[in-house]
Amino acid sequence: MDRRSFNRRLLAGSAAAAAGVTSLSIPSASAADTAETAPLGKAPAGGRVRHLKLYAQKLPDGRLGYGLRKGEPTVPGPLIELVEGDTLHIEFENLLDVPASLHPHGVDYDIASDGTKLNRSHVPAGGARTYTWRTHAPGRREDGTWRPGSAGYWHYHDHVVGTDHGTGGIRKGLYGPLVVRREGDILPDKQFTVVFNDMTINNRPADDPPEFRAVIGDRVEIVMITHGEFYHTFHMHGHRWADNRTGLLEGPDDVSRVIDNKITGPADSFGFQIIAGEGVGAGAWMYHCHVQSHSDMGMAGLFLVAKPDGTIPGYDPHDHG
Ligand SMILES: [Cu+2]
Repeated sequence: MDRRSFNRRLLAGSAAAAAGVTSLSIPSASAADTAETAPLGKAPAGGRVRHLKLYAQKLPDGRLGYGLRKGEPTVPGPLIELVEGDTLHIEFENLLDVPASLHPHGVDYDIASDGTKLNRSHVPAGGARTYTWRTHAPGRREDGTWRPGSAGYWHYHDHVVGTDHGTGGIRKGLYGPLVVRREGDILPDKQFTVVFNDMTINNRPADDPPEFRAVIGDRVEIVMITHGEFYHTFHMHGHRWADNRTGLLEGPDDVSRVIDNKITGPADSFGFQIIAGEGVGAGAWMYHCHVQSHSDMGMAGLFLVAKPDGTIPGYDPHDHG
């Protein structure tokens, strides 16, 4: 496989993941090797059994985060990627001084891996527990109906801290992205996670929102998650995607609606791939919540698409407003 190699980005084997980096960054295409000419990386067959250590920890500023290593929690937590058919055992250690847990969306798990207080699958302060997530490919049930596969843009979060339902843990940052791919899915060059959590983006201050960087032609994947008390709309300037599982059209007859704005409420998640700057060029492209008062209060950031020489039209790194 080429630089888009799947395995190097997967789970704890990824250098970026091991370093606790939330938004993985793959070496970008050179000017002569754009998305139009580079071979497409594809998700391999699933069926592997994988292992991961995950810690819940407090950050120095009071936020709470998940991390792959002690002392390296991030908000959002690390990206976890699986392929349909994979099983993941997560050895979860709670380094907080209150009970915590890990609760996933989208994957299969026994009740012992639910991660909630009401069925006692949480972890006391200082304790540990192994949670197991399974995934499956789509297929026909014995009754003839179609069973969907696990593939999708999902997420995980605490379900315990603060209240019986984990409201305080989510509010302070205990959440992260979970991507389950289908064999053959096209792999991105770069991935970014955007979490609208109450009135913040990724629990960042309004005057310092996350900035995401790509080079024109990069295949960029956005994982978008919402938490908290409000509904939002996710809008991206200059780029559009298909409102389906992958964000990509299957071909000329695919009737999926093409959009550049999507309403999203608490615990919703979706994802899509775009080609950075396709048809519009490099630039400091905005992404933001389109509920106007929300964007006015700071729910807006930049998707920085650089030219091959590194310049970004419209971008002043010292200007935050
Ligand atoms: Cu909003």
